Amino acid sequence: MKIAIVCYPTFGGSGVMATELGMSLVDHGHEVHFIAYKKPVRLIDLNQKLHFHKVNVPDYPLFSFVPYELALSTKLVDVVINNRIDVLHVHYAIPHAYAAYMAKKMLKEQSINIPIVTTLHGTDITLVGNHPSYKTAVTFSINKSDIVTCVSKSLKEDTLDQFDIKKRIEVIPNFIDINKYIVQQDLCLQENPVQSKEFIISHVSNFRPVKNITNVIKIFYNIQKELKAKLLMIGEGPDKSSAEDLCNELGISHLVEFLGNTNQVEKNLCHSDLFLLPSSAESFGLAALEAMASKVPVISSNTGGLPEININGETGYVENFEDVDQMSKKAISILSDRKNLENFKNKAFLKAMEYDINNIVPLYEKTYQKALDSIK
Ligand code: GMT
Repeated sequence: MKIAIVCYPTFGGSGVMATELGMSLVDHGHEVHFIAYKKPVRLIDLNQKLHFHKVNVPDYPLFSFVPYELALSTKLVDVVINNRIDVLHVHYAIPHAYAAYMAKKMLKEQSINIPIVTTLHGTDITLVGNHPSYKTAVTFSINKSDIVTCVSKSLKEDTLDQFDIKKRIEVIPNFIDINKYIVQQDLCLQENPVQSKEFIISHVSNFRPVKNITNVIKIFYNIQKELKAKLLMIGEGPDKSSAEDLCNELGISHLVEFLGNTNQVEKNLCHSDLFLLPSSAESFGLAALEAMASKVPVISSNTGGLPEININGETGYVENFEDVDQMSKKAISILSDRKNLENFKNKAFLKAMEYDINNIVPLYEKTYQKALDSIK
């Protein structure tokens, strides 16, 4: 099959998932064409089966805002025609599903019928998409997609609650390549065979307000009062400097390392003992799944799709996103007993195995086939 994938090229979960999916589809024998305004960060080694097409958005003095949807839909039409694409898969509804619908209509004028698969990721529904400025267009473009998928049961419920959706929504969860994590575990053990005396706590995100990273710092502050520990903060984003300020205020800067963005999160996670994700909203929580695949238990909020992957009392704990005290207590309880910690680590890894790439990518292949059948 020839599949065109539209995504955000940044470190956000939707772009990361789209890229991993595309690269895996190539391994399964498909031809994949990525379309975005810059090369997706996780996209490596383009080849005859794996292509990238950049959307150019020319500016003009009249424009206060460049018309990205226009440039994207034009690019979609070109890529579909020039490469005889079979299926168009757009990740994140805004504005991708809308641009895809316009492209579909333009292609129809040329007697080309292309199915659109739209995957909803979270903030396109829960934070941005339901704003009155966008809602009508988002509802329309979801309903006009041939197939709609979303990444968790919780996101499906939110979408049906908040929008007037006529389409069936299928849940296809996010995934990880468990083998990559197993290989990395072995490398980490070779590098560092002795168990460290201090606990390593981690957090990975885009440091946006929804990630609630001041609570990550507050929870860590409580942990380090009881146990020898250090905190790794991985990522970049708008709340980074306020988190750094809070570390200074609390006098724990020497225990917190801000590592910036990384393409190889598994390398940082493999030495970790605990992962913190107290987000106020999280449709899936890919970062939590990546931690679990690295054998790291998770203390997270109980919002959105997080309780679907982080099983309370088994792979970690889930609490209200504002409840710093409970999260701190649960973190300390996991870490205080090495045997208990091992138990949580093993269960986190076993749960992550359910989301292995080999279980999930075939679900997308079936979805593409269904999309093709639906337009016959
Ligand atoms: O986490 C973000 O803010 C980025 C955002 C995105 O669309 O890139 O993430 C959303 O999609 C991820 C991949 O499906 C999910 O793992 C995240 O939970 C979801 N983020 C939120 O719902 C806040």
